[in-house]
This record gives sequence, structure tokens and C-alpha cells, in this order.
Amino acid sequence: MKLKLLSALFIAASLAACDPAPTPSEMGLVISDARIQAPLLGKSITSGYFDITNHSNVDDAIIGIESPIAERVEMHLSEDVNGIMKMRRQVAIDLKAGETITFKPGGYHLMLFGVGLDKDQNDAAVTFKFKHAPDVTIIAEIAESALHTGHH
Ligand SMILES: [Cu+2]
Repeated sequence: MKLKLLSALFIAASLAACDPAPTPSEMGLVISDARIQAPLLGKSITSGYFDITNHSNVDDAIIGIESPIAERVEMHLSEDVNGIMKMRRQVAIDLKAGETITFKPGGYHLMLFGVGLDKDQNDAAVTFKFKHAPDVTIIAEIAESALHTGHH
């Protein structure tokens, strides 16, 4: 019964929209455990990590990330190329329906450039842009740079 109602609503929403793009559910894209390393003293570049799950039934992709604390945020993938860790910028990262991707040291991660934090600032907004789903803004914790991975 509930499922029928949901699909009826989904069809109604699809018909109402002129855009033929799929309409992910409100729960669609969920980001958790987001944290940004505090830049090392005198540095303005740092990295960020989080988990993201696509709870919708639509294959989607992360196509951009922004934060008011950074001039620019890029998505990178660290890869072991013949024993040497290399990072490659990712313009978009596919996130299939039901899939979870963990951004972590040594794998996918965020690189933030031109970072400016207020003194004692311990969190920051981060906005995720998707191919289909509407933007999602979350609050990321600023983690102590003592835990810095030596990434840069
Ligand atoms: Cu990187």
C-alpha cells in the first residue's frame, strides 16, 4: 500500500516536472563522518574525508564540492602506481543507486585550496553538487592537523 502510494507520488512528480531527469527521493544522498584536516601552520592546502551513500534508486554522480572556507575544492584519487602514490583529480565520481563511497587517506579524498579558518573554528559548511540530486550542504568537523596524513 505504502509502496503503491510512493510510486504514485513519484509518477505524479515526474509528470509535473518538465525536466525528464529522474527525481531522487528526499533521503537520496547522505553524507556522514565529514571532517577536514586543519591546515598545517603556514599552509593553506588541506584534505577532507567523509562517507557518502546514495539511498535513492537513481544512479548519480558527485560533480562538484564547495566550501566557504576554501577558494577551491577538488576531488582526488590516490593511486599506487608502481609503488609511488600519485593523486589524480576527479571531475566527477559516479555513485550508483545503493552505493556507499568512503573518502579516506590513500583513496578518494578532497583537496581544499586557499583555506582560511577563523581562530578556534571547529567546523565548516561543505556543499555537494550532484548530476541529478539537489545540492546537499553538511557541516564538517575541523580535525587537528596532528593527525595529518603527510599527504602533502
Ligand atoms: Cu589530493
